[in-house]
Amino acid sequence: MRVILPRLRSVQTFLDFYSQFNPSPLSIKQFIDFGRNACEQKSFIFLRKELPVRLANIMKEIALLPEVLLTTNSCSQVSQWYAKSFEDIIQFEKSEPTPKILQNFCNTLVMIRNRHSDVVQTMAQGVLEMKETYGDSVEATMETSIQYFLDRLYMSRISIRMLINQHTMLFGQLNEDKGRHIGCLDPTCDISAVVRDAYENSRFLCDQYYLCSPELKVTEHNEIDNLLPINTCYVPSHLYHILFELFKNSMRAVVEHHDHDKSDQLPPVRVLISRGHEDICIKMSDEGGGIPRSSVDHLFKYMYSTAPQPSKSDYYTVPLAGYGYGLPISRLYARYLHGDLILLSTEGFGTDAVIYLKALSDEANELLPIFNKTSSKFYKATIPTGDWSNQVLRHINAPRVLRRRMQKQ
Ligand code: P4A
Repeated sequence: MRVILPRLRSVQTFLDFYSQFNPSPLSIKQFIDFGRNACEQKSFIFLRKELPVRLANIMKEIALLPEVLLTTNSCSQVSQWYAKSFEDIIQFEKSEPTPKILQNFCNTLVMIRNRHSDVVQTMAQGVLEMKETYGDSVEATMETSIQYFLDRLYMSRISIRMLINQHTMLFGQLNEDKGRHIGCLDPTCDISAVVRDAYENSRFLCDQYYLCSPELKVTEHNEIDNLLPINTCYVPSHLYHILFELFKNSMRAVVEHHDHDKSDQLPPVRVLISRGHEDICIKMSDEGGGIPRSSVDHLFKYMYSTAPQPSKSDYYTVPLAGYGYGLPISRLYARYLHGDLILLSTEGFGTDAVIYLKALSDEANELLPIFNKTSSKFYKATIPTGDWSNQVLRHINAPRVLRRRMQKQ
């Protein structure tokens, strides 16, 4: 202990120091400008401060998690990964940017990216462990803080991976010609091409499982300059991730809602891409029967979507089931650059999903969680007292938490 303690104490000091800074959000335009005049030293000097700041901000929030989640094995594993990566990067705090150090830094980033590749799965495991141990006594407030936390953890993770990817793709050894791409950004990302790509891969899974799949109909509308196909500066892999998730949902709903014997009559999935002054909208409409309005919000909840992972063999037989976190994470990808993802369902008929992207690359700033007094208050929040006359008689048999809330009123 005598050997370890001073080291731990100094990491804690660094953590306190770096968590005082707010993360600096970059715009797509800054990513592009920086990528075009790529200077490895500059990038190194920016990242050796910015990465510890982003890591420290989220690590402070991990520490405030409800104990029931924090003390699970999975959660402490994730927490240790963050601590290790934080330590790895602050080693470079005072280094001169020599070629050897720069090379070393690149390798460290790649190692960190690999270390954190299973964060989402491991946290899902942690939520399961918590559910198994505490079952129904996981209170509504706790569910709210876990939703709040996971959104912030995964958003922070998306942003950190973006920074790491840009640096390693621009300066790493595998610096092959990426054509027009700047790191993982495509300055003229053809949206309909990404739509078709995501459709084809989802259709492959759908055909494999259901032996049929709906057609795709794409329409584009460019109000601004009439140029088609509509393109924009974006991270194609993020857009692909969102669209693939939405196609899987739509296809599953359409096929399960219609008669299997008349598979040639499946209604198509329609995608409308529209460019306006402020937004680029991508609307996906299906006739899969829709879901009740009361269920729509649940599709974005981590706690609600966390069911035991399908086993490896199940995963291949139920390919459209996904991981369950598909929609909440897709919405984070959209929100990361100040876009959004919304679902509108018409129960009995079908579902519309709309992806909003910022049309202007200098408005597409990173949206980053900041650790401060407001965010820490959130974790100490008490059960909000309802001041509308809903949820009364329906909850005669409600869980303890709701009964308690009713008594207070
Ligand atoms: N109807 N509509 C949708 C679903 C159903 C739907 C659905 C039964 C529910 C859960 C699910 C997949 C599909 C849709 C498009 C969407 C989302 C839901 O983007 O047609 O798996 C989680």
